[in-house]
Amino acid sequence: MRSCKRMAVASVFAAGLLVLWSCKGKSSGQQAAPNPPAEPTWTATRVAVVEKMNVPESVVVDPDTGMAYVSNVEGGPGLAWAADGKAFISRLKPGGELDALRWKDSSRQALLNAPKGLCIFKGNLYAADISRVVSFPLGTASPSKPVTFPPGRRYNDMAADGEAVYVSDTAAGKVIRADEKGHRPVKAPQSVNGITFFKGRMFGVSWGLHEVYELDAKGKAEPKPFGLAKHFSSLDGIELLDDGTFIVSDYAANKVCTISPDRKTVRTLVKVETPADIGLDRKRGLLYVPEFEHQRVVVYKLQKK
Ligand SMILES: [Ca+2]
Ligand SMILES: [Ca+2]
Repeated sequence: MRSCKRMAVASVFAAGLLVLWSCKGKSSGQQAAPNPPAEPTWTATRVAVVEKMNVPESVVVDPDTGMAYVSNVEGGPGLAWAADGKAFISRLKPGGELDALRWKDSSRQALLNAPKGLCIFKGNLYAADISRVVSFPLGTASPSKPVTFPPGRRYNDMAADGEAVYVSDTAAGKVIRADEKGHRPVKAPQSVNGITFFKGRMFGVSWGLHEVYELDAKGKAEPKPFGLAKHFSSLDGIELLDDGTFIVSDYAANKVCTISPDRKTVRTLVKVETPADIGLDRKRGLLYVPEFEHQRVVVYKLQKK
């Protein structure tokens, strides 16, 4: 018994030494390298909520005035593509205060059914309205004669590159480019939704393939996928920040994400319900997010930190 006890005491003592030795070994070893400073990332802070919207789909900001335009489909579930003669476009003051709820309302003379993507080109606001593209002068002294598009199947988003206007046709899986001289198709992925331009390059997202692509505005090359489909559910809008960061809205996953300029890293920027086609106010660093199924537009301040 006694010897057993002595042995037990000795082994506890030895174990204690071992612990002391191993602790010492750790503290006297090489210092761990300090973590490199984290790369600054984009953050979004909610600064305004615009209520009274009615199925808002898209926001575009006029860079000359800071006024924001919102397309409102106006119609309950199942009427997103209905030619019901009910729809309107709202105008917001810079920062998001409601200026005119029905800045343009559907009328017999100027029918609106279910307007979605918006863009501004040479003094006119363009809206994709199911099979048509309609336009409204923005009030500048001399808006140019609007460009015209052939009938489409399900026109969705719009973009302009300074020379021409583009509309995506989600049902046809193509984009149409139109200028004063005429129109022609641009190769696009199946169920193409949001489209945008950045420094002369064209990008788009596919709703059904949940992938991001670089497109060839000249219409020749096949769309180049980013290889990020596993991150997304149903992509709607796409914009680029001045540093080349992509912002995409994932409608079904209730989130707006950033994609790093090298097209590799996806981060959730904000969780937000049913985000449709987002708009950017570059001058004020604002992101407008229409919540399609929640009758409001949420405005965020973007900051890199
Ligand atoms: Ca409608
Ligand atoms: Ca859209």
